[in-house]
Amino acid sequence: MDMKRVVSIQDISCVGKCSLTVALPIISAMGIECSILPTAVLSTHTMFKGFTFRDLTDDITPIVEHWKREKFEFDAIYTGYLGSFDQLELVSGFFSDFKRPDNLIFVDPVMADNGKLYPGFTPEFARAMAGLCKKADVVVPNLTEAAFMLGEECRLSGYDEKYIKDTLKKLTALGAKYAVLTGVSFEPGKVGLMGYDSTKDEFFSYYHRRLDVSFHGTGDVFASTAVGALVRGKTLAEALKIAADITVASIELTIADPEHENYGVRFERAIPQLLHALGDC
Ligand code: PXL
Repeated sequence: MDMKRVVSIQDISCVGKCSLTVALPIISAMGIECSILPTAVLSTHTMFKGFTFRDLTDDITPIVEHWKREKFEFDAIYTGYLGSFDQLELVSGFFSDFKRPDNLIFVDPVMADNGKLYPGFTPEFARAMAGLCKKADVVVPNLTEAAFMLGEECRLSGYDEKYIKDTLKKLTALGAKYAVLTGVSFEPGKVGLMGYDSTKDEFFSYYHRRLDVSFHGTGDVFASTAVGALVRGKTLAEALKIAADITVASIELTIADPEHENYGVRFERAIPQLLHALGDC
């Protein structure tokens, strides 16, 4: 099997298991080289008090210029948490520089959940993130992020399948070929995702048991696994199912221990299951 290479563009939170500290181990475990373009260094993710934050926006252009001189290529470009309009602009330029006909641009527009924007994000930023999705092949917002990107009121419950399908079509109308909505639930106790392939006008969905807990970084476990599985040749529907299963397994493996840490999930312990799902062992 030839060696594939993904580049992940997001912050690195040194302690806390999110963003690059999730993308690096998961994508590497899947047998894929994971290059990184770190956008900021934080001492911890934002759940801890007193974290340090060093913005690396000024380093992005020199790094990208070097990579262009070296003529590096990537089988996938995966973006997560991005902190400013300037970074969105630079990432958009990165997409133009490194897009090839056969590679994959995967945008996880990390900025909101449960009806609320994360601290520091604004509705204007969400609209600008929607602009970045124009250049993506796959976008994976949750219901809240989708509503903010579309400039619509956020509906977290009481919706029907038509609402989800319409939202997915509006997301692909932004420009991405494939859109996936996470956190979709039509019955109590079950939650999952619905996706839309605009090239075939086909929908697909996958639901699992709802776990009534919430941890930082689970979205990054989901997105990193999905990117890796796509690069490994899985279809989008297969990749998302594997990603959802691994995310659920990571949470279950965490809460099974009453002494569990509360700042992240034990995705490390789900890696054997991930390799099994890929047929690697
Ligand atoms: O999991 C997304 C994420 C990424 N980066 C930072 C975060 C979070 C979630 O809170 O704090 C810095």
